[in-house]
Amino acid sequence: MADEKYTANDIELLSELEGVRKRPGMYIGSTNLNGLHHLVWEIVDNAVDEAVNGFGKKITVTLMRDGSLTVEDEGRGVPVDIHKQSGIPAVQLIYTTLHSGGKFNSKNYKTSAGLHGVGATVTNALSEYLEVTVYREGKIHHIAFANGGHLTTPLEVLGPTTKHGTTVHFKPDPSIFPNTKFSYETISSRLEEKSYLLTGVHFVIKDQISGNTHDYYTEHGLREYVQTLTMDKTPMADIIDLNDTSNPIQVEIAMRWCVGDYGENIYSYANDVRTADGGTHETGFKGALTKIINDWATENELIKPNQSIDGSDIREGLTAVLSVKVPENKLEYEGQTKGKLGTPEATAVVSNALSNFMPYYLTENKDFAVALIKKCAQAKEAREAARKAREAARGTKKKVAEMIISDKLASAQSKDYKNNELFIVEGDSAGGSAKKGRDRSHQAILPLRGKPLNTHNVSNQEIIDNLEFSTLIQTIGAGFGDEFNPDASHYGKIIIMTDADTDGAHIQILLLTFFYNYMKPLIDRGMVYIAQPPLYRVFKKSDPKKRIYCWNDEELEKAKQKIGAGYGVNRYKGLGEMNEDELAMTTMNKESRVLCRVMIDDSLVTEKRIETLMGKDSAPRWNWIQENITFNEEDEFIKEVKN
Ligand code: TSJ
Repeated sequence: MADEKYTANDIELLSELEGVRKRPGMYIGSTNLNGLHHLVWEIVDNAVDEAVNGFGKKITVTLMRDGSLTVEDEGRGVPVDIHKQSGIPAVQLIYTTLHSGGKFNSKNYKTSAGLHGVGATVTNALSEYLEVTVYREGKIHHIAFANGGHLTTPLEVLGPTTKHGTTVHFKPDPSIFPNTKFSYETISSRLEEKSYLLTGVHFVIKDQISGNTHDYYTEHGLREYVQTLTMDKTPMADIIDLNDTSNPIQVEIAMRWCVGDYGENIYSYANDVRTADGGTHETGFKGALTKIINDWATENELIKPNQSIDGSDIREGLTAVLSVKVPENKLEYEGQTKGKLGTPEATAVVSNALSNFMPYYLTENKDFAVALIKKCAQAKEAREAARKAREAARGTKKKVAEMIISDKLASAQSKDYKNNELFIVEGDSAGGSAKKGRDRSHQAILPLRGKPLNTHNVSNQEIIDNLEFSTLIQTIGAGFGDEFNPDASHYGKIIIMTDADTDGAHIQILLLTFFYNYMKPLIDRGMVYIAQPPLYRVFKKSDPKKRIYCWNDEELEKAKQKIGAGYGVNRYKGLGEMNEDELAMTTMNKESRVLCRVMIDDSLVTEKRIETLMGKDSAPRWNWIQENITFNEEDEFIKEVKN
């Protein structure tokens, strides 16, 4: 009887693992680098949970020499006893059944960031191998799986120990992931983030190949987080922070305003997981902040009773981290991913926490409060001036703007905006070929002359004053910044088309910086693309019409073999070397082109990278380019398309 039951269970477990392998996207979002790192987060989050509950003060992630990865904690060790209902050791169930996490969990706050909280099983199912070593109750326990979660070494005791903790060692399955190389930068950044949310725990990363290592550790949590985030900025005053644990939903906030910063930088978390799309806690924070500042300004007669400052003007230049801990039974998310907190009670709890604290703070720090309100009023004035300038551009100056557009833009004939494509093309000559080669019914061409403005940390006015970007904004026709409305975009796809050289890469980065800072919804909706012109043309010498276009060296080798003896190779250095038909066929035509969609995998890494690439300090930019872009002597580049 027991045997039969075991068998039935076993089959069910295997089919669950197979389900994950068949549709990895459902569990980890995708099988690109973002999905690959999901495998790591699933494991790390379990170790973090253990530390959140007070067990273990150190979590170590090691990128191993052979491309595998180890996560190690100093907690109690995963339970190894036999699970009564199934007759299988608990540790085995954790790695082979979906949704098994909760059964072994009795804690208050679940912090797992997994898309569906399915935990370690997903990592196991998508790994070439995964082994677990548990140090618990004086013994070293070991269990191992391979080829998508099949048990290869049943649970065994290896010997005695005085340690306690859990070590998981795994290697992602290359038949699932096109690229199995973990990124030190991505993992390091995530561990750093965790260290701010969980004080007193060491988060150590080690890379066996490069020898890089770092120990992230904080004692003052969110304060240190805001300190780091504002490191390169000019703060108005010290960091303001509060911690309210008087409710079942606990609130922690740290924030500061910086001068010369026009952005709004709010990082919100629910149970230590970033809520990139905000949610009820963020709504409470923003609403309370607006009310507190307006009330205080009115009471102190800094603004007239019938005037008020908009929330967005108050938040200009603000860097804030908001973290709430929601008991598991109240934890709700909105939408498909865990990006937006839905717990209704969080709004009032956060709002009250801020309202109980901040008015007193302002009164006690009156000089700061007065300066802050002055800054808000200036933001309001600047915004109104910018709006007037925009209206002027739409009104009297409209003719000038139209001239710029009509001069440069070759527009599409169709008014079916969703289907229309805007090609932003490097250089007038390629722009000319593109205009001739395009499908004019739905493809529009905007040639760019020279390098666009670096839009990192510039004011809205500078954007409006910039000819290239004001043309681009008017071409897209959907506003920019806070007022950008992606539904109004005149194009369903915005395609950046540059030469495949360093200048082209630079132009891509400058344009993407603009889109990220001023039209981010376009990127979020997957509407921004980079065209991929071919790098080679292989032709038959005796019959040059017979040609094969290649996008990489592998294709080049295959093409040479296919054409056979008497082949010739052209290497394209720029778009200009293709005639209009070739450009259309290889790079623009829907049927035959290769497009690369720009996606944001991890916005913290992205923001850091933009600061690295576009910030004032050139040393980090130089280092990044040296590490991440491989140049050969001909100045072509091989680029890994990440964020
Ligand atoms: F993701 C994972 F499952 F693979 C994993 C889990 C990976 C790593 C690196 C660590 C862990 C993990 C799990 N560390 N610590 C724990 N703790 C428990 O699972 C645990 C231990 C004891 C008890 C208990 O009630 O005695 C309960 C639990 C949930």
